[in-house]
Amino acid sequence: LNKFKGVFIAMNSCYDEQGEVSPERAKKLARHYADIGVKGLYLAGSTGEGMLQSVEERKQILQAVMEEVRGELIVIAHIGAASTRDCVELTVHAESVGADAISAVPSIYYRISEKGVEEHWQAIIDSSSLPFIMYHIPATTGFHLSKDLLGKLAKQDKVIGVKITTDSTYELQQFKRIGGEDFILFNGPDEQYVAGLIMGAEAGIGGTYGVMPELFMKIEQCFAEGKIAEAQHWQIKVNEIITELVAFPSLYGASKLILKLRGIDTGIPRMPISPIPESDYSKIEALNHKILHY
Ligand code: SI3
Repeated sequence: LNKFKGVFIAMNSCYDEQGEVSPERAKKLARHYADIGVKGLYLAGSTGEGMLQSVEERKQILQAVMEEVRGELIVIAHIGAASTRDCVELTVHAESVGADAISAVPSIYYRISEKGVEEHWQAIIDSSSLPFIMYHIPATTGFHLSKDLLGKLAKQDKVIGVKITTDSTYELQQFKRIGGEDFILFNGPDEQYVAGLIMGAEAGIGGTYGVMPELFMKIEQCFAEGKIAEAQHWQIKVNEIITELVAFPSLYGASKLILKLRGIDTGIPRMPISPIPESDYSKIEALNHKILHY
C-alpha cells in the first residue's frame, strides 16, 4: 500500500477555448506534475469538476492522463456521480485504462440513507478489482460518514482508505483507529496537512497542491524526518497562500489562472463555477509571484 502514501494532486479540470474537455491539455498538466515528482493524481474530484462533466468526458480525460503518466504516477480516478449506474460504468472504464484505484463520494442530491450509500458504494466496489477509497466530504454531499459504516466497509481488502475532508482531526484519528494499520487516511483539507499527518494521515489529496506541489512535498519530507517545527513553518506559509486563493470568486478559477501564467492553459472553470474577472488579474499575478518566491 506504500504506493498510496504521499502527495496526490487533485488535478484541475482541463478545457479548451470553447469550454470542451481537452485531453491534450490534461496530458500537459499531468506531465508537469510527473516532472515535479509528486506521488500521484486524483482525477475528476471537486477540483477536477467531475460532477460538472458527462461520463464520456470523464473517460476521455482519464484515458489521456493514463496515456501520459501510466507507470510514473499513481492515478486515483474519482468516479463518484449521482447514479450508481454511471459510477459502475466509470469504474469499469478506469480499470480498463489502468487506473491504480477508484474513489467516490456518496451519491448526491437524493439524500440517500446510510444503507443506500452502503449499497451504492458496494456496487462500485464489486464492479472491478481496483482498490477503493471512500470520499468523505460532508460539506458538499450533506452525507456524514459514520464510524459504523466506515468500519464495516474497511473490513474488505479492496477498501484501502478514506479521503477525509472535514475540519476534524479527531474524526480523522477515529477513522484511522477503526480502519486499522493498513487503512490509509488521505488528508483532505490542505490547510491542515501537518495536523492530519500528526493524527494519522499518511497521504494528502488536495486542490491547492496544484499551484504549489513543492511546498506540500516539503511539508511531507519535513514530517517524515521528524522536523515538525519546520513542517509547521511551511504549513503556515501554505496557509497564507490558501487564504488568498479562497478569497477570489472561485478557488478553482484562481488556480487555473495561476497555471496559465506558468504556461499551462487549462481554460476557465465550467459554469456555474465563476471564472476570475479581469479586475482581479493583477492580484493573481502578485500571488503567483509570491508562491514562486517562497
Ligand atoms: O478535488 C478534490 O476532490 C479535493 O481536493 C478536495 C479537497 O479536499 C479540496 N476541497 C475542495 C472542496 O475543493 C481541498 O483541497 C481544498 O481545495 C483546500 O483545502 C482549500 O480549501
